[in-house]
Amino acid sequence: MVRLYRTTDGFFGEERNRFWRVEAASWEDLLGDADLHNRVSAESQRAELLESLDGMTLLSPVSTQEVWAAGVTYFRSRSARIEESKDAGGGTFYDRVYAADRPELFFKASGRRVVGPLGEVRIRRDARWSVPEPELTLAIHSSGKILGYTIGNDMSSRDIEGENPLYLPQAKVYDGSCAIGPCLLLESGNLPKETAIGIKIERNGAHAYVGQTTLKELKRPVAELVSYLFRENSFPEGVFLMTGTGIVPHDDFTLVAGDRIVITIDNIGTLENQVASS
Ligand code: DO4
Ligand code: MG
Repeated sequence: MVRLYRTTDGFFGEERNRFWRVEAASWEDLLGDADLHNRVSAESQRAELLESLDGMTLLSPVSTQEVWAAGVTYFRSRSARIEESKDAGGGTFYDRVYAADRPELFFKASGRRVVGPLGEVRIRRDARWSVPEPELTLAIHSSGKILGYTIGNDMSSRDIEGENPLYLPQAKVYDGSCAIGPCLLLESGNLPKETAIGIKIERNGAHAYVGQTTLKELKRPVAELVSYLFRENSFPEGVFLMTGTGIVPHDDFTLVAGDRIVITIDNIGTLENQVASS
């Protein structure tokens, strides 16, 4: 399995814990290559192999690309949203979108808003109930081909979203609301259904929340999400698509400043971020 990292020192391929430099004019040059997997693999034959990326700072794999997100793609997400919006009459919308042909898709972040590995994510100052949403995230070529997979955190304000579904953009899109990393797993086919997605939230040295799901629970094929995203939208520099969350903490859980959010997806790695103090 070949992974691609974007760092402050350039771009690096990795397979079985051996790293090599990948020459490219820019990240857009790489994401503009529909044959990215072969290009990165081929470089490993020419370049010096390194044992680690120690001393380098990992950057998010998102540069100028837009980030979009799918919602209510897991039964757990459907049920949690019906519950949080029952006083606002939002319950039927979530049930209907879960069953409908057309998925929920929304704009999540421009590239400049994306937080990278070990960066600080934020909770809104006007929210009382905030959660991370750990999501398998697709890196997609301008042609619609999936170039690879990464990890996303769709930070969300549940009280704002639950008050009225029309507040979704405010609950979802704000400074520090989107973290993506640590690398791209360069695979164009489907990941195995057994692929595990896990989250740990650490507070004062203890686990404040631990959750897990697998891709078996993802209701829609990722290709279906991509095909709806590309209907009437073009992405000349590629695009990232979060595929929805299957893990929602119990209703009395909210994030607080200083929480460490650690999200792991099999064969991709770990995305770790801290909640900022304001
Ligand atoms: O409909 C609200 C957002 C859903 C979402 O972000 C998710 O299911 O992951
Ligand atoms: Mg989400």
